[in-house]
Amino acid sequence: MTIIPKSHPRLNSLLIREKLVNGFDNNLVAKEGLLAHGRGEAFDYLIGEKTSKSAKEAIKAAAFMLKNAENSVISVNGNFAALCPKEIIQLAKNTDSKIEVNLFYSSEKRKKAITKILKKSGAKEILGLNKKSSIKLLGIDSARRIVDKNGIFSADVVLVPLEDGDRTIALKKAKKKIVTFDLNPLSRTAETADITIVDNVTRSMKLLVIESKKKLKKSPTFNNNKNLKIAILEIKKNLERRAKDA
Ligand code: PTJ
Repeated sequence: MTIIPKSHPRLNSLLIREKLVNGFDNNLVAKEGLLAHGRGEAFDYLIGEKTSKSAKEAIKAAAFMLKNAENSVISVNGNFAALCPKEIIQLAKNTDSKIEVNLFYSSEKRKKAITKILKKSGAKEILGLNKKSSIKLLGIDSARRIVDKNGIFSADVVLVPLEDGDRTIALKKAKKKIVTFDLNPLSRTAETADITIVDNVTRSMKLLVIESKKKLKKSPTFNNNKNLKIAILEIKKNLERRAKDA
């Protein structure tokens, strides 16, 4: 383990990186997951490593959508499991959502490691492990097409964090509502989802757990395209401010 000085100006970012590297060493995270994280880090730097106003709006809308779903499912991949195992369980409880492991770079070894950390964090039932209840979702070439009949396949709302665009498009074609976390507001996933939270999942999952405890009667007004435009403008403003200070 690397010793990170507590006074380091980018301590949080280094601690998150450490979680990913440990996750890789413990078979949770795919090699490609480390690359995906690097891409995320670059965008996090651009958004100023803090939760923006537009992300807070998206979090409110996501909490409402998950809580009011008939059959919501939280899809878990390696990066998500390594970064926020406790929050996944808390969110599932608060929103009465199922948890399903669904991997792009699928292997039994990784599924086992991910299940272990979710169980250690309090998960009771985890879908995506039983071949008998699996079924293929149309329009996806990767291992992600194998989903659980009682989970993603029959869900009306699916939370898909740190996602590849193809699956989001396929899930939308299957008439599901999609909530995602993506630090890149320009990604296909960000543009295809119904609600995109442009923030680091480590910050926004904590806020989503808090938000999902509240009793909201009315759906917040939310338009994903408009909100993404605001997220891009927030990055622009942040960069202009930095350029002025330079
Ligand atoms: O665990 P597996 O096998 O299912 O594989 C998962 C990865 C992440 C490797 C796979 O889904 C993948 O290749 O994803 P992409 O296409 O690289 O997309 C990941 C997106 O998540 C990128 O747009 C990143 O900017 C974004 N991202 C990375 N880290 C974070 C993030 N968004 C929010 N929070 C982060 N910490």
